[in-house]
Amino acid sequence: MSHEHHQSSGRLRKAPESFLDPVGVRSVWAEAKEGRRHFIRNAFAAAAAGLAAPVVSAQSNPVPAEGGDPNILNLPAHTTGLGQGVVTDGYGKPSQYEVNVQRRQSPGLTQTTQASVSFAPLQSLFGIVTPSGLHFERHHQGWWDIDPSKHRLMVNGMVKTPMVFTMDEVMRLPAVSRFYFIECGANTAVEWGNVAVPTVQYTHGMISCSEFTGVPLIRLLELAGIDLKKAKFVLAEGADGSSMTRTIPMSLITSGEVLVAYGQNGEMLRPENGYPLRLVVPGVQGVSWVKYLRRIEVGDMPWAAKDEAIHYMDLMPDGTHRQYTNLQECKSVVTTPSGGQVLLDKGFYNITGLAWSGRGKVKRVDVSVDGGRNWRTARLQTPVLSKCLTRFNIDWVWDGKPAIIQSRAQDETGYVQPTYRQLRAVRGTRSIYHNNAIQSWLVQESGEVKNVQLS
Ligand SMILES: Nc1nc2c(c(=O)[nH]1)N[C@H]1C(S)=C(S)[C@@H](COP(=O)(O)O)O[C@H]1N2
Ligand SMILES: [Mo]
Repeated sequence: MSHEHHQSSGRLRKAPESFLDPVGVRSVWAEAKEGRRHFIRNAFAAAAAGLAAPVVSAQSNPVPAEGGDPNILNLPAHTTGLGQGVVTDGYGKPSQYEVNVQRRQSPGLTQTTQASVSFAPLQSLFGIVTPSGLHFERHHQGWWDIDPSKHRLMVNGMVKTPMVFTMDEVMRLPAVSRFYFIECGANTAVEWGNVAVPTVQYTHGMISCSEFTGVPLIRLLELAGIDLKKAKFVLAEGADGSSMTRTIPMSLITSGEVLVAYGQNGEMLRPENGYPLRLVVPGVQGVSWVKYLRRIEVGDMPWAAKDEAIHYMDLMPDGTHRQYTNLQECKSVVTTPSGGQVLLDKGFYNITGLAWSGRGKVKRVDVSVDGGRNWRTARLQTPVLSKCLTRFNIDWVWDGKPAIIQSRAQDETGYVQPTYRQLRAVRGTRSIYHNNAIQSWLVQESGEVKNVQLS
């Protein structure tokens, strides 16, 4: 590569704007910028308070003034000294400068004896994979680190030969690895009534996406001699104290998509995500992804278990309940700029976000910066996979005036993500689960971004 490109007449040239700070979180490091000190302090205060990392535009990184940039001119210790040896505890950790990127508990949820939900920091993540240590958590009765040598998986009910598998036996079978999202049915729940929480971490952070590795459940059922003419449903049961049992229709299982998974992002599942074994039910709400999976029972009728007959139902405007609404419909959200972030200057921004559908692939995402009057189609980052998160990006030049940013996804079935008005016309306002409405972020003249709802 020629140096010419970066240098002209002995002075550093400004790099193309869009390369400087593509997601806008890096400027919190920019200690050298005197004029920004108040902002930096605010940024760290915001981080401590559980808010999102701020955003700045490329224009806030100008060419250094006379005298040059001390960060370039003064050789730092890491250039002159000897660095550290290999990581001695054998398992790497994120940089100390990334401590504000954390799972967080919602200020909008009441605490009981212990926290039972943590949200993934969507505003700080790139691409489509959620790092395992930042995967959201939902525990109905706490999490456990179960000894895999003692864990068993029973397959019983309408099968010829009921079987019990050890972990070794499960892991000997032919395995597959696939990328899928998991979204709690209650994701975005607090937004049903009104605007309740400040950041995308809290509005949408009960979704994560991983590469899962395991055995298609249908293989285990075949080994046990399932009669596919009689069997219509399975019951999946967890080994924790929550008595978590869920009915899964055979149609999802015979397609080979449902996995008995032990792997997550290249390593074993994390304890909080179901180690050593969990069910992966692509496209279906998180509650059906039974963790600490210990039993699969084959039957011919739904079980109407407690988490199907009391919880996880949708209260409709006419007072009836929708039951077995398992599928997560097409949805999307802009993750930057999003609530709690700050745009420092007008100018170029890369608007980015995530889209997904429980019915298959995302076909298209449109983005509006004027509250839904005009839409432009965003670029979808490949790969675009079925029942997986899809990253979208679109260029935007902010003129410094108030703007309302929204994204609207469409999946391969043609289904289009609804507005709040459209969603409430069908579902009312008293639901908890399955809120897939279009999210609005208001960029104020000050640059501060706020969660708003348009009626
Ligand atoms: N055994 C068991 N499985 C469970 C749960 C649980 O509490 N116990 N919670 C369910 C719910 S409601 C969700 S949203 C997902 C959350 O998975 P995660 O904690 O890995 O994000 O697990 C589901 N499976
Ligand atoms: Mo959930």
